[in-house]
Amino acid sequence: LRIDAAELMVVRLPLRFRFETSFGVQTEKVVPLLVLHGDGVQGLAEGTMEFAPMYREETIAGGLHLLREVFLPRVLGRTFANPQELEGALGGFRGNRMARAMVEMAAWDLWARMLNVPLGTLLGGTRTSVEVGVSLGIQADQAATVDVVRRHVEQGYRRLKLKIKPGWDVQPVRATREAFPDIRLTVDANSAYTLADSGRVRALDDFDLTYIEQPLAWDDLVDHAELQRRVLTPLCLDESVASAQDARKGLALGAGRVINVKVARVGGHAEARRVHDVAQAFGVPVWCGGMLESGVGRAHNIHLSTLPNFTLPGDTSSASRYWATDVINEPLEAEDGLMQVPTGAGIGVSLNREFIGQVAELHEEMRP
Ligand code: OSB
Ligand code: MG
Repeated sequence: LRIDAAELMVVRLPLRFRFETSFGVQTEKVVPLLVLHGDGVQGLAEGTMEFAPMYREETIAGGLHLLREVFLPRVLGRTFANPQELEGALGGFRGNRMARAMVEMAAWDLWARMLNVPLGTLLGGTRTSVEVGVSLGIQADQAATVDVVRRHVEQGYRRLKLKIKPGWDVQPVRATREAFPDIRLTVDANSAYTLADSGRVRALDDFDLTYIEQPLAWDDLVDHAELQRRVLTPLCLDESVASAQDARKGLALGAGRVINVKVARVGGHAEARRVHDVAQAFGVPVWCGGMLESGVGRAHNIHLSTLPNFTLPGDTSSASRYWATDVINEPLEAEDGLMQVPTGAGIGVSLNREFIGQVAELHEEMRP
């Protein structure tokens, strides 16, 4: 696994829907992309940090700085035995896992393309298609919520997740459950509650939710364990699991009974697989979360979701929901709630260089 050169790009894509969560409204996505070149192939990765540190602490500007000044200089011009050895070369650094994950994920794609196998197969996955759901932003009112749920139920999505916040939780959930008694329904609070709101969270026990995602602070496990003792519905940890060690501690404390695995949040595929394995050892199901990824991150997510303990539908819905034009050439479209896993080598998708050339705000090349 030789790393000869790297390309860093930043692309701004308009979102096809207004995405409101407990931390604000999003109408576009700024997508950092990394291409690693070596042995005549290219490995692709996408960064999931955002403009501002709203979801976790990382930002695009901070990530680009670290990639240029710290992480890429550690790998450029070097040869590694495998992606795990490359991960180790970045393993001494603290935090900033989304930025480190860009290098690690591009290396996995490069390695899988060199070996001419699909990434999912290389990671130990066996599925040829994965079950997917959708994550639906906060809507203007209950009627709009039921409406957007209906449209996505009709498209076949296998899990409907509603974003909630204090003051907008039981209302959309009750309206949705009354209209659709049988759907697999979940909610995501993105850390908007505190233990003082536990009565409000417990009120959600009446609606047969599969889980309640990240109700409490982004860096908390202890209060989640207390909240889990007070509510019947399983809690699902997202923001507050940044590593396999966090997963072990959270599950040992009883902080949740489901884990949302986001490959970039935990630092890459190797760590995502360790989170998957820890959860499996605890008898806890995982699913693959999304961060409104372009086709590059989406393809990575689909491959990761082929591992056996990804037994709940992921966020990896059709790319056409998000973008009029994607940064990759291939469509990634779910049918009847199933996303086919790309069968080509690596992540199995290729960059639409012409489109990227038109919309890139940054495109720079680095060599050793
Ligand atoms: O908490 O899962 C989340 C998007 C951005 C940041 C955090 C989250 C999300 C989503 C979107 O829920 C899922 C998707 O990619 O469709
Ligand atoms: Mg979440």
